[in-house]
Amino acid sequence: AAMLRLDPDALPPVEGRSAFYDDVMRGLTLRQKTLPAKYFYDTEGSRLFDRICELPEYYPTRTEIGILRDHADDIAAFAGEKAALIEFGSGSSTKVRLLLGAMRHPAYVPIDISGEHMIEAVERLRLDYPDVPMHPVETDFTQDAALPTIISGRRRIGFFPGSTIGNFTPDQAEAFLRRAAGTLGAGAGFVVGVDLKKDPAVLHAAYNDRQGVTAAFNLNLLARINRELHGEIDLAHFRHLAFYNAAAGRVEMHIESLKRQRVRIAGDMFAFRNGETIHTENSCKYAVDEFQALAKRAGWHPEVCFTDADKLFSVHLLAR
Ligand code: AVI
Repeated sequence: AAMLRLDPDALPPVEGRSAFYDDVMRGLTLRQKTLPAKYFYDTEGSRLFDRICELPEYYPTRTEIGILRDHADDIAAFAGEKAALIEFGSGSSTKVRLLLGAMRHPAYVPIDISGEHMIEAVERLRLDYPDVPMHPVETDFTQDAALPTIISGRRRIGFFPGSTIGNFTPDQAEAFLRRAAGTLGAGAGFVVGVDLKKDPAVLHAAYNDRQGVTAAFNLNLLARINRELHGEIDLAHFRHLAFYNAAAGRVEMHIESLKRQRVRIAGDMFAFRNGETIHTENSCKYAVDEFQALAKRAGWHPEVCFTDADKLFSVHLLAR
């Protein structure tokens, strides 16, 4: 089977000590405490994320769905007949339905870190697309994974919707696209959803929803540490913080300590100053030409970019 080589530096997890444990221990000893955003997506976090996508303030999901619906035939023509659609971070596999419905004889390979959530989604998808070969791959899509044999003889089309690419820094995004170019191979295509720069007030509302779902999503990271790493963190002494960092062109999410405190995790103590934060996510926003320049540096040719009428969101078609 072909290998997805996405992170050459990745080491296999040490027996008995999970990557999550290692990353928490390392992240909480940094000067700016930091936890990788990928750990949001346990089963509970994936459910909360699905609720975020339905929120009135969270425009990206419905806007991107509108763009994909309007341009499904263009994207199907770009992909060609008998393409293998490889989705990075497939989650609930909702948006791919728009493409599968327009494509001729596709195969589908969803890749996701949240195995249970993905398998349930693929079971539902199979009922509606019984003729489409599907082979889910449970992994962190920044790691190496074997690509299943159902893709052989098919043109590979990467699908990376939702502006998940914005959760990388620009350098990380470029490295990801470069590795994906190698993995998907000559003649491949890539369909990438990218959130656009816009009025910071719109961004602020999207990441500080009135129902507090985004806050619960962010704080679920601490709940997950309690569940999986014998953490004894009192969530009442922390709060959700999200703001637009204009200089960096990104929304940042943090978890802020509401007092000076020490918390115990798996036997180790971590000290927090009052107001100290854990940086939990970047969500980078790109103008169309900024993203096209980044894609070019990574070895892709920007073919076309679709946006909605309000210029909230973009869907790029890249070729190589
Ligand atoms: C998955 N990702 C693109 C979302 C975003 O907007 O960066 C995750 C998210 N974080 C807070 N709300 C949604």
